[in-house]
Amino acid sequence: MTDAAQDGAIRLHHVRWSRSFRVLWLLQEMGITPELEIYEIGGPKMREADFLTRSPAGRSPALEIDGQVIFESAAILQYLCETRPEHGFGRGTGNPERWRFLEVMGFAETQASLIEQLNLNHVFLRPPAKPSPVVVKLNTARLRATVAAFEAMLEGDYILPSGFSAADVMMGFNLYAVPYFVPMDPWPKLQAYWDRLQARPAFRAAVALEGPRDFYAQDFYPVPDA
Ligand SMILES: N[C@@H](CCC(=O)N[C@@H](CS)C(=O)NCC(=O)O)C(=O)O
Repeated sequence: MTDAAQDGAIRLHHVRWSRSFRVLWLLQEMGITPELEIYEIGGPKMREADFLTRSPAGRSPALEIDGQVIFESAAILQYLCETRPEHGFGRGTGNPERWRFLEVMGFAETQASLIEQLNLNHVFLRPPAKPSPVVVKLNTARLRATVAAFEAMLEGDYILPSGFSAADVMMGFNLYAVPYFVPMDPWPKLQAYWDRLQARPAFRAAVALEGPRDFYAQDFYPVPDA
């Protein structure tokens, strides 16, 4: 594989329907289609030295761009906003919405780490390993609390009053996974928001690149019996 610094390509090291989707989506919002280097969670390619030089903890996403490689989805999104300000997807220093922008960029990973734990318990464990009912119950309750907080943040069409931003990409993507663990009925504003995000042309273009949403094998994952 060639290196970003040498060939100038924008190349996304990508696991389908993972947090890397955020990067693919924001790039599509900017009219950029990256080369995709696809990985499978648990697959040997994620442990190869070649990948670990780009993402030292062996995680996706990592983005080769502008002659360097960046990992962590929030850092990548902020980098893209700062280096391509003409799109207006960031809220820089001095912007009155900056505090909320930064808050949501961080909060999205608080929520995503709970989703990750539930994915691990419900989707990735293979017999004889079994989900822990106590851990699943606790993390489901904690996820529900973040969803309630998210709904309370929503006042208009998007998270920030001035309109769509990378904060919507960061946080909005989580809404792909949340309904598999927490019923969405109590949160009509969030459901409408998720519909609005999915209707965006760039979201649809990213979905077309991504392929079928087949990560989850069932519609809902209840807390297992103790
Ligand atoms: N905070 C990181 C999390 C990255 C992460 O954990 N990605 C997952 C996919 S969503 C991964 O690569 N997992 C590989 C593994 O657990 O081996 C980010 O937002 O980029």
